[in-house]
Amino acid sequence: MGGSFSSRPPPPSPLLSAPWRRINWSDNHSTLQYVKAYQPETEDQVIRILLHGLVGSGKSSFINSVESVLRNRMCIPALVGNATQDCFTREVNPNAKISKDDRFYKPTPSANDKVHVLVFVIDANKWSLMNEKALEALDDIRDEAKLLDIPQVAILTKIDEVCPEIQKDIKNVYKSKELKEKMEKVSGAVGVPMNCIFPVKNYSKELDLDSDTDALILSALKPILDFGNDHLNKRYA
Ligand SMILES: Nc1nc2c(ncn2[C@@H]2O[C@H](COP(=O)(O)OP(=O)(O)O)[C@@H](O)[C@H]2O)c(=O)[nH]1
Ligand SMILES: [Mg+2]
Repeated sequence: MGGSFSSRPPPPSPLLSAPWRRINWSDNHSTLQYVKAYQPETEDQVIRILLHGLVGSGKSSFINSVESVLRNRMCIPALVGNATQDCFTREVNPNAKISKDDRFYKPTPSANDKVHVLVFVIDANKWSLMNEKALEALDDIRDEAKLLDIPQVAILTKIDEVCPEIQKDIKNVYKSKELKEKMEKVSGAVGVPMNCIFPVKNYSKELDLDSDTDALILSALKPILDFGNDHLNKRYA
């Protein structure tokens, strides 16, 4: 038998050799305690977090996932859509601002009534399919937030569908080259810095909680609370 072996180099790995962001996978306890123990500085304060994003991006699922992690059991307080039905969470419509006659309209909102952190929920896999019109509508919301100095965070959902390596093991999240590239593109396109973008896998089909999934959800929830709290107390930079 003869023949020569090809000297073609092996294909590059889809994973980086080391994660580019640290997550404490083995110990959720301290972050869980931190977010559970969070109390606004004064009793009358409430952090208002506004989630916005396209229908099907995973807003309801994120709310449910957070609730599930905090209660240590699967919860479905917000109705989740599926491929055929849509929209149970409402989106802010910048073209239909709250009217003065609306019973929720407050002519002089206090600091407590305002939004303290804006969370842009983005489906990691549909990002490139978002059309210009949809992006423009979301731009309006974000521009308004910028004017009001409201901190902005982006949550990249459905990372389990981004690449087989993450599907196999969610701990590959910060090693996946593909996801990092997606995050960089999102950051550039929506103007949210990388350190304010958090990839998550929401609970969607499973029956039991998983500590790695929890860890990632908590790693997104903690800064959302911190930024909201800073804004509520005007301590942001
Ligand atoms: N695989 C996967 N599916 C998700 C994830 N987040 C949401 N989904 C699914 O995406 C669909 C839309 O989610 P939903 O939360 O209703 O989106 P909303 O319209 O933004 O509230 C539902 O079928 C969810 O089960 C995720 O992280 N991974
Ligand atoms: Mg919804």
